[in-house]
Amino acid sequence: MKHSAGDLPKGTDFVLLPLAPARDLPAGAMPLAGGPLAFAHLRAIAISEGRPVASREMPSSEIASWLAALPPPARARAERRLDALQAPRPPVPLAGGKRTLGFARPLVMGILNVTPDSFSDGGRFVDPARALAQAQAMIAAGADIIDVGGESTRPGARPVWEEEERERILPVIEALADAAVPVSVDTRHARVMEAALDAGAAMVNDVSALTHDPDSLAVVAARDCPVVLMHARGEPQRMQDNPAYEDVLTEVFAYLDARIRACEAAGIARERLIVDPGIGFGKTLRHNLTLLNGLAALHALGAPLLVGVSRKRFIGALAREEVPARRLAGSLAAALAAVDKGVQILRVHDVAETVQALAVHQGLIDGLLMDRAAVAAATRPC
Ligand code: 7PM
Repeated sequence: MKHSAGDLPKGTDFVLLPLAPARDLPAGAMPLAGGPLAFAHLRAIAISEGRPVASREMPSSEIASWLAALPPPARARAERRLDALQAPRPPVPLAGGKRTLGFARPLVMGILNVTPDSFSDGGRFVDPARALAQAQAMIAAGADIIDVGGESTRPGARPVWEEEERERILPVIEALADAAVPVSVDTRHARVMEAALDAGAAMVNDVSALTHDPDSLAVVAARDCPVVLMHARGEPQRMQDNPAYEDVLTEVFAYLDARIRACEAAGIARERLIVDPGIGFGKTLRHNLTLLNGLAALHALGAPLLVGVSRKRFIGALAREEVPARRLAGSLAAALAAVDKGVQILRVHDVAETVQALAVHQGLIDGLLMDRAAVAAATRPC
């Protein structure tokens, strides 16, 4: 603690980290992103020039007096962050104007890689019929969104020529245009976004948060579609070389906050923005763990959160499993941990297994609420 509340530097902002968000907290706990999770304790970290300069942990009952003691400009920022942290996330209107994404329960986004290296033949060609069958299987298994990508953005990947990316994904998106669930297009290229939206895609997923292609902000603004803004450090080819942060949670928070403002300035409605810390994109194991443990702080950005942990390398590192396809159990453990931080959308390879894990997780929550109601109904206060 280098500063007391009264002498915080000018321009101080705050990262507000709810400690131990839970579902069975007593009245007086504060809702996280509209609930059903809530938190009874908060760590407030004062940020100046991108660095943490002061911190304080407090029970929710002390938050009002903490705010009151802050100098007025800092207080206004802290209040705005605290409001965003607690506010419900309204449904996101999809492109096409007919459907929305609602967040009453965690949604499952199924990954459909239409890239040659993702299929077992390892060849150069992509079979649209095969990709389509995989999409139908994910829908039958309970996917809420299908994320179609034609450019591998894996660490170390080479960029794909745009024309080839478009040719890979368009037949698949066209065939899914009338599917029961919306399609998102995973691309960094404005022309690919346009073509995919024309072909029936309902939203954009951009691992560069609309920074890679200078036209992409304008395309998303013109099409009025939702967009996932993901944090990444560096280009895919070199991003795992030596990722370094002074404070990864603060820096990811500040980056996503800046991208939200850039999108708003470009005319993209705030209600269409979804944010993602980009697990594995220019991050060490330690960075990934800090981000997953600190995920709840990102709700103060005021947007629904999407997280992709499925089969990622940090799971291999923790569980000592080299083969991505054998990382299902670890992926489910990480996915449920993210749900316990209030994440609204999970991006996964294994839809059926994730849906089953979520059903058991939700069943336990429902049971808890019924037990509480039963006790309240059967007893009198004492
Ligand atoms: C190899 C390694 C292949 C990693 C593919 C990947 C995300 C994403 C990806 C994510 C959002 C994967 C990644 N990851 N988009 N695209 N969030 N929004 O595991 O975490 O699919 S590519």
